[in-house]
Amino acid sequence: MTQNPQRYTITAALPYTNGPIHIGHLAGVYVPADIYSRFLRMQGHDVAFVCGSDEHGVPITIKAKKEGITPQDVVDKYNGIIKKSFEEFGISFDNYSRTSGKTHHDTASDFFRKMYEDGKFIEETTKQLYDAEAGQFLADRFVTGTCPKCGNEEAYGDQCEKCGTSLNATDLINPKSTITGAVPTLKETRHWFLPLDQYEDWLKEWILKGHKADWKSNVYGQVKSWIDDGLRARAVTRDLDWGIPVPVEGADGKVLYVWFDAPIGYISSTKEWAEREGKDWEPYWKDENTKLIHFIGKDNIVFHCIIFPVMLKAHGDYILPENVPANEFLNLEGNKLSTSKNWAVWLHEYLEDFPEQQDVLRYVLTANAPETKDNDFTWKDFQARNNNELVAIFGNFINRVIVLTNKYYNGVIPQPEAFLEIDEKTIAELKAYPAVIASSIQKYRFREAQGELMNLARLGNKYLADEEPWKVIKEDEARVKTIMYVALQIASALATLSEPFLPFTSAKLKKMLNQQEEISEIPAWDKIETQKTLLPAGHQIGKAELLFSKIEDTAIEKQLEKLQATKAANEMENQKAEPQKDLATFDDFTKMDLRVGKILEAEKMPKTKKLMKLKVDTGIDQRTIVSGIAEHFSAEEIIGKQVTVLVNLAPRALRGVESEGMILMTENAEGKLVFVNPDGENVKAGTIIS
Ligand code: B3M
Ligand code: ZN
Repeated sequence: MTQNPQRYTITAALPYTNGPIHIGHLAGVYVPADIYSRFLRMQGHDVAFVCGSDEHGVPITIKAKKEGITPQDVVDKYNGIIKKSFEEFGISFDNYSRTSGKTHHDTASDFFRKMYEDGKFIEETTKQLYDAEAGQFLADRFVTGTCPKCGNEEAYGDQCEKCGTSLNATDLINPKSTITGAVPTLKETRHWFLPLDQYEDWLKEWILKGHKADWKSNVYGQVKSWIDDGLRARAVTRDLDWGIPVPVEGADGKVLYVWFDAPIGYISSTKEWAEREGKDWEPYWKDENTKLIHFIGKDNIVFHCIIFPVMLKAHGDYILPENVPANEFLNLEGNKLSTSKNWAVWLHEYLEDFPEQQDVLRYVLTANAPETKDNDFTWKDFQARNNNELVAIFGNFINRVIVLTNKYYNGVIPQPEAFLEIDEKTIAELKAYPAVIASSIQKYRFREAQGELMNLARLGNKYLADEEPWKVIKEDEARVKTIMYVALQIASALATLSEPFLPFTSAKLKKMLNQQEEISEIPAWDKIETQKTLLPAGHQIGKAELLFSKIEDTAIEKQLEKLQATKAANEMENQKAEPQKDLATFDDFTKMDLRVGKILEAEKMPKTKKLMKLKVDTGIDQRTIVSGIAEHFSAEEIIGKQVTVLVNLAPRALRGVESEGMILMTENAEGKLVFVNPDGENVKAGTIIS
């Protein structure tokens, strides 16, 4: 109920603007944040749901270098793509900002300056990693090495993404420059440090005592272990040229550390929104009654639970997060999602293959959300959940209700007759759902919440299957009126309750039911429980439209082939050439008689797996060659092919057949044999290869 409207500031991690976004981002951060924000708005709460592009930091610089363009070009390009993807998937941000914008530069500079003036930083000259070849200090993603905590060999200079620990670049064992590959040297430089150690007691009090019960155990557990291990000062400035200039005297050539400026981006984004809406931004960040919630992936926990709160506390004017419901990671077909390896389902590509099926992806990602452990996205599961759940349960129920109402009553909801026990029971069950779903959402258990939504659709489906109005209509028209009336109430509740999860479907369904939800004191969500009827008798509904459609095997195979091609391309890229063999003299070489040959006949040898008996035209003669290719080719597909043959190899018997020569083969990235042939050219058999 909205008896207590509450102010919420909801943030979703600012994506790095060095590539498009994929299903992992959506599943881990943006869909849960969107479900939560939509739900709160439906409850009549005052919500600022903010996000924006994280446009500073080393990942952007690296991408720019790789593509030979400027960092600004990189962020302009990907900001556009990312923003569009969010819109297309119905992520209902109140504002989507950019950290390269003026509001943000000013906000972050002011934040730093106040902390500086209040003496919250330690200014110190220390030895930092330096790449002499590149003429550059190595911090963050410019350096990789072994994590001193978990042994991961690919930890970055500021964080190990495997165990989540935040690091100083000098902590890395065997550091290596990602710019030149060089082993770094040490060079003195001056920076400003945030003394996290001074906040240890405060963090213990605030998190370890204050949030043991309400924070997710994966989040709480990590934070506790870092605090228990002891915290150290962290540099919040860098020697780089891309970023927000350090706003104090004598800091030329230095910028704010990206993880110092990025979270302040939440504040800048709120400011932009408030200005546009004619509101005051300050209560959203400074009023103790506001609930601040950060939605993030697990690799961002340390920044949102320790470093940013310490910044907010040290600054002094701001509230602290109420909760940080971080998710674990989503994998794709058993492997870690990776932008650089192109192992991903990109959102903009998904919509090309599955147009207007945003809700299907939202649904599957929530059903399989990595809320408590890493989870796997597979295309087969995607297809099964669509076909067996959305189509067969939700869609089927709605379709029956709307088609039958149109057929029997020209789309006008009938006046029900007497309610039987089954009707009373079904209505009572229906009325319990809003509270059950709400309770799960409030606990950040979105997959459980969505599961309950589907249970409501199951209730509707079962009710119709049991009551069989299509049969009863022949003998008892009065009874069918009640059945259809009850089924329509369930359809109406589904239209309302699906809105946070499946916003496009909900809108379509409301249109089909001609269901207007006027703004009132009591939210539509709660009316399901409190109000006698949702859609009254006499209400005219519209015609049936397809809510979901079956996904065929061919569509899934296409996606799997795409991934297979990515895998092959990656393997090809990683394939290392074998070391060169011992030298051969020119005489050795000329001894080999290599010719172009043509396969005339082919036949798999009985009782062998690999061997194929070939008849080859060598230009000199037609001879038998036994080749170990039977697992890779069928006889039909190679007849007529031109191949390279070593014709003067001494004959030898293979399984009782004398083989007079050898066909030259190689292996492609997928491990399939391919012929070494004259590139499809028609060369006369017998031509010498030299
Ligand atoms: N851009 C990290 C990431 O994309 C970072 C989040 C910033 S949230 C303030 O994983
Ligand atoms: Zn580690």
